[in-house]
Amino acid sequence: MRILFVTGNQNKVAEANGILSPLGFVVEQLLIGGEVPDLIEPQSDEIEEIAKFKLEQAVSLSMGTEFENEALLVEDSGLFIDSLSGFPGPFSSFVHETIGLSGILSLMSGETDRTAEFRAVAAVSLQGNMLTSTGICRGVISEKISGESGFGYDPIFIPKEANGRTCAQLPSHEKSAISHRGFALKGVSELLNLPSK
Ligand code: ITT
Repeated sequence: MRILFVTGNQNKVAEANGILSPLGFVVEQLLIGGEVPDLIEPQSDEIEEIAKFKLEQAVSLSMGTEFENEALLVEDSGLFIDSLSGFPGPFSSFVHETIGLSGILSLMSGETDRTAEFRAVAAVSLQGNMLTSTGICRGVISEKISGESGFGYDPIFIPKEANGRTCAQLPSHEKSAISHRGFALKGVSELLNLPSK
């Protein structure tokens, strides 16, 4: 089954394919008229609300196109740092583009509680139904930027199962086995496989 991922982030598409292709799905980026659909990102404290709102927009945009009967996927994710009361959370994209990784490390300077989590909410629409699943990856914020792979906050996030390595130091299959995206996407794949769907 093909799933059309509504995202501007090619890294997410590649990770989603790595996670879902062994489960029998093919993930492709949704392009309408050759362009990534321009979705409004609502202001909300809840990434689940953001994902659902964006999926509703994507469904509307797909109406009347060749994609209207296909499974559409939106995924909203973010980094939630405990000692910063969950910041940057829903503002992760903006914070990454503005103060960046070094800005986060500065905010954490001298902080001994470095615990944090990545969260992802995957929302899929298929034939009028909307299915959602959340994935969480607990870990800590590193003291320095390390690693070359992955994207976004990967060079400063050390998952608790990763033996001290940041996500950017993990091969992609190792990251996906423990990542927020891995758990969220496996969750929706199970819902898509339910006999009633
Ligand atoms: P779309 O909204 O177009 O899907 P995006 O990159 O803006 O793409 P998000 O809003 O979901 O995606 O991501 C929020 C921020 O969190 C953004 O800066 C990402 O780079 C970062 N992020 C999300 N997943 C991540 C991951 O697995 N590893 C590192 N950073 C991640």
